[in-house]
Amino acid sequence: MNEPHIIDLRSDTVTQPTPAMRQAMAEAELGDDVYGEDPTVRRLEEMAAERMGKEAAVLVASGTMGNLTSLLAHCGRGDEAIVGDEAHVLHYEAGGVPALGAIQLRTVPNDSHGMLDLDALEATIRGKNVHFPRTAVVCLENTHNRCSGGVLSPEEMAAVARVARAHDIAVHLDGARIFNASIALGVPVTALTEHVDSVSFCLSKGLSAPVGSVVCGTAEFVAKARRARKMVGGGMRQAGIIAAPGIVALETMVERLAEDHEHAALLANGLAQMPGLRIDPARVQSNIVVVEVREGVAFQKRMREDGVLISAFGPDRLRMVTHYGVTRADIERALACAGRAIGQAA
Ligand code: TLP
Repeated sequence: MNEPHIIDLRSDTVTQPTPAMRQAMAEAELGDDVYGEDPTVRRLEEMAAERMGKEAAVLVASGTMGNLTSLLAHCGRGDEAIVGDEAHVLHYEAGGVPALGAIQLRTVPNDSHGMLDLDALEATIRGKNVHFPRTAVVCLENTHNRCSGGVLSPEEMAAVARVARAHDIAVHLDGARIFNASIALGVPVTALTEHVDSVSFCLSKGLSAPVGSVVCGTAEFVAKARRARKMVGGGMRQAGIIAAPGIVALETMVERLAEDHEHAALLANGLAQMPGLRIDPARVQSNIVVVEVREGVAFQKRMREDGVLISAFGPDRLRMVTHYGVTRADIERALACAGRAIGQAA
């Protein structure tokens, strides 16, 4: 009998390109994108700008490069960027923003679904004083990775933007999974991006393209981000090879994210029944399931031995992410494995 396949719930970054994406890569019309001559990249950038309701866009290698180039464009050396204390840019981007941009990251608390505390935000923005760094930008993340894939509503995003505008500072959105937020809320993505000056979104997570993110904003901002991209070595030549599957992703992979959300809800509800696991299924709004379990490392190891890969935010905080290629049957099997793994711990 065949061995059961591995179910990989570590991240939606593990998704494989669809057959249509592979074909689009093979057939893409190419040029030198540093000269602005790759027609496929230009098409993707135009599509992305239009989808996000922004003037212009630039393709970058990764979500990390999207946030880095955006912050380099918004800030000068010694400026300050305000981020949530659970932000991806703070925890998982190798300290690139302060290291490479001489930009100081200052935190305000994130609540359980990733919203920033507005009073803390207001209090954290610097006044004009020769001693102080200049607050240049506040960053949002939607959906919010470390906050269980929490979704910020258009009203919440508008509330943050109001505070920022009152102090004349920009708003950047780490929208790595912004389409998940739009699908979860049932609102157009522009209802979320209209409140921000810049947005970086990923093609290579739930949308399943192999590589790439896109940074969008005004033409002036994108010109700065493009220069920053060159500076950090991200000027890519025949990048249409990457852009072509990105176009397929935008055209065909957005609506299906709803399925990932259903699977995540099913997983969360199942895990919530198991003694020894702590999770509030009501907090699972998109495709990320975060669960607390004592002896998390041992639990993760037992799951792995049973053919289910999961990731960890800490020794007792585990994460499971649903994505393209993970079926309802896989979720049922993952739940059965979780039941066995927790049973062994008890
Ligand atoms: N997140 C990855 C890991 O880095 C944790 C994951 O597996 O979820 N913003 C957000 C909100 C992200 O979740 C990620 C990737 C990024 C930016 C960075 O994207 P990449 O990995 O393309 O640099």
